[in-house]
Amino acid sequence: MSVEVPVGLTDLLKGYTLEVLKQRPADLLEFAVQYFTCLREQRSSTRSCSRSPVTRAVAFDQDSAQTDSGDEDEEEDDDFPEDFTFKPPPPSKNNRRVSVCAEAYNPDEDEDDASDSRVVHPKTDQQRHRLQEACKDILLFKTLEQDQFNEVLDSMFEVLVKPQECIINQGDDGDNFYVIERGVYDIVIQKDGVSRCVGHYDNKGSFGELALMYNTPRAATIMSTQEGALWALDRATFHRLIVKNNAKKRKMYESFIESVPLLKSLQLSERMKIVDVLGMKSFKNGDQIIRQGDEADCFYIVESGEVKIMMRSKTRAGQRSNEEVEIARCTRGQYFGELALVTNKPRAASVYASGETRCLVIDVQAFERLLGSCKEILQRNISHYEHQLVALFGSSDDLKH
Ligand code: 1OR
Ligand code: 1OR
Repeated sequence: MSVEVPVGLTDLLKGYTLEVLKQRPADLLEFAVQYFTCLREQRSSTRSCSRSPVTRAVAFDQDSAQTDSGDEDEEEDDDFPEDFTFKPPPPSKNNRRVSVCAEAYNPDEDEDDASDSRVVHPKTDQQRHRLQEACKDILLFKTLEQDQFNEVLDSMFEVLVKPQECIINQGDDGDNFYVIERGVYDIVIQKDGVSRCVGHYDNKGSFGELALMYNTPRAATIMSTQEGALWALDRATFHRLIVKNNAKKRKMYESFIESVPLLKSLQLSERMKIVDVLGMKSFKNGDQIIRQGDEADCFYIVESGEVKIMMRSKTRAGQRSNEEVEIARCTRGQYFGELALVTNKPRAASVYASGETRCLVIDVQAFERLLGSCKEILQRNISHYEHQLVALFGSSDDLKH
């Protein structure tokens, strides 16, 4: 016996199911009433009014409906308004979603401020310890007050990952921000129909902040290459704590960032995007900031104080000598740690704080994404190193690729 599926039913149920998966309401029936009421209201009004923004989930649904059923879609669209946007009911406590738009986020307009929107995911002592370890070097958390940081930790939940799992899909709406506890994750970007792996995260770091900060679709696909573990922070908490804090950060660092010679060629909005993702680290006199030979994962700008750059040269036999020679100093507004990122080689020298020092820190992915247009200046300065190196040690092998 064959049963005919009424036209429009599949889309209707798919749309509802997607919203349930995204918003995870506590009461499915109540949510269904709100969803379908909203859909009915919008269907009657959209027949006479212009297009409103389309949620990406619904847009995706329509794409697949088009592939599945070809010309019949037009008939189906009659029942499922093409431009339907589901406005979620007033603040649910968990995982509340906002509709997607490309404009920059304005924290002054944020309604996620209600202190009762706090989400706590209970953890064992052992989980809390692992979470704290994973988060201790996350740059986005570095400028939070202690109680805000504790709130972030309370809100995070563990996500176990299988090999070849797609954690984030380019083009999707942003749901969570992720901190890596373990595992290797490829960063894949699709452009002009071609997918390219542009980098990876190796057992540390974080991803998924861009869609949440700027209300944009996911800018890349993040795929696990092995079994791993992540800690996720939901969108609402990310907004309430991290994005709010970014507004403060912009005010704090705006004038300093504008005075950094390297960044002069960037537009103001590009400089502000750097501020959004940077972290601040303080060092005491003598602290080692970079160790020669280590793998590189970030870039530094001195905000206050001074750093000493020291190098172990190679002996005639090609061995590294143990003695370090001071080769340069950097003060306010100057940068270091770019060389390994640009040449893709280990750190060429060690860097120590000379007195109390504060540095702004940018991770390698943000460096690639935001400082691309400064690469020419960086390269030019690197070629100066080469000349100095030859003068100092008689060889520039350390800069060879
Ligand atoms: P998202 O919320 O957009 C995908 O979801 C995440 O991938 C993104 O946040 C970043 O956290 C992360 N360009 C864009 N996003 C990137 C990149 C990247 N790398 C990591 N993500 N680029 C690669 C830099 C190595 C720039 C390529 C031109
Ligand atoms: P990095 O990522 O290799 C160490 O980590 C940093 O020290 C390096 O990036 C540069 O920012 C800095 N002259 C001035 N600064 C240097 C030099 C240098 N080498 C490394 N850094 N050199 C000229 C010496 C007379 C040596 C070039 C190898």
